[in-house]
Amino acid sequence: MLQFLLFFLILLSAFGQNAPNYNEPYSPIFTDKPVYSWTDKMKITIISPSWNSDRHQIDSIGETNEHPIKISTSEHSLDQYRFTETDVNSGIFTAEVTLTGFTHDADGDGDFDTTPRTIGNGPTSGFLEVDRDSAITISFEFADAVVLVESVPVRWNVGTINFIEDLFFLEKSAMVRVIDVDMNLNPEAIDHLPIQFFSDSDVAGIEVNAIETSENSGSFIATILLSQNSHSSGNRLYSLPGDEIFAKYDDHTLPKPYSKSDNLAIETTARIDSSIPPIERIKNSQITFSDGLGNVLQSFSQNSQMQIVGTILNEYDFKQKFVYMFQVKNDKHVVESISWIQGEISSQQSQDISQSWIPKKSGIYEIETFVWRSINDPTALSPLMSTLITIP
Ligand SMILES: [Ca+2]
Ligand SMILES: [Ca+2]
Ligand SMILES: [Ca+2]
Ligand SMILES: [Ca+2]
Repeated sequence: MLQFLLFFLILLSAFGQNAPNYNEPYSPIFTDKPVYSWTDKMKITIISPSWNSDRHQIDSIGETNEHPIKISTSEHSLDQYRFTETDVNSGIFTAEVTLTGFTHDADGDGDFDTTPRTIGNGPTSGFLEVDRDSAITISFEFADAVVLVESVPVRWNVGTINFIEDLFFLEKSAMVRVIDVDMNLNPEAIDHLPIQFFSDSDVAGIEVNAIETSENSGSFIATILLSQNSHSSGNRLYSLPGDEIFAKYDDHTLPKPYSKSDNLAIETTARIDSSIPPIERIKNSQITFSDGLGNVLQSFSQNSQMQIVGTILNEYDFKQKFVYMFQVKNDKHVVESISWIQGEISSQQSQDISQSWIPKKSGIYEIETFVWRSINDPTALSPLMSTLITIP
């Protein structure tokens, strides 16, 4: 940029003030973005040292009939728009124009969200109506019959949505970010847009207003609270450990090849877990032994069937899936038997789990029991329990 500026200044001084070269492909009009959305604010800079008429005063250009600056689309136009010098002796002139879009319901609630208007004479007060695929042309009659022209396109964008984390914990908050610069409807004020949230446990879900992170960012944040104890309401979403949660934004401002009335649902997901550490989620008690009728065994004998009885307790307010494992090792630490039972335990419930076993030989056996989340997910939900028995 600086190199280009220097090049241009040299070029300009080489030609002097009254001999612009019609064949030079320079265009000293710059916009602060290469592409604009429909309600952006444009900042335009024109480098024109020859219009620095007074080295001790801020000069202005564009407002005269003889050397106008025109900012226009094919349908709307700001004529004779005034640019002012950035400093008394800079020779650089700037102005701002706020784009006002066209009549459209940008969030799908049935109401129009824009106030299209074309009015103002600069340097920062102007508004210009644009369509979705307009081109904005800035032209400056730099010298008599010498017109400098720059053109920039207007375009809508497909929004993006992302949870800030992949995993959130219950009873904590979850944050989602939507970036859609088309929803920066007012570059001077904080805008809002609606986001739907739902979970595996609440498919109806909630709608939450996302808030723009600053007046002109086009980036929106929404925060919800994840609760396993209370139903969904306001910005609180009911969900359970192991759920997926979803956030959805309906983009009603889509670029070609979509039509202006199309909308597209943009979604993201995250996983939900309890904030209680997995190993503390189920309480596993010492095993007991009983006969086939449920009576507690006082002694053991070879080749007679016994029941190994475990007890688990879910002290929490949410239902849990589990797999309970029994493992019997002989005195050489070789596993003689392994079995498991899958189930679900309601909140605040205790459950007995039993497995039959026939000791084939006398000896000392170690019986271990443990609780996993599932066969495929061997996350321990309680510490391993171990009991030694002697078969005479
Ligand atoms: Ca000046
Ligand atoms: Ca609307
Ligand atoms: Ca805004
Ligand atoms: Ca959009």
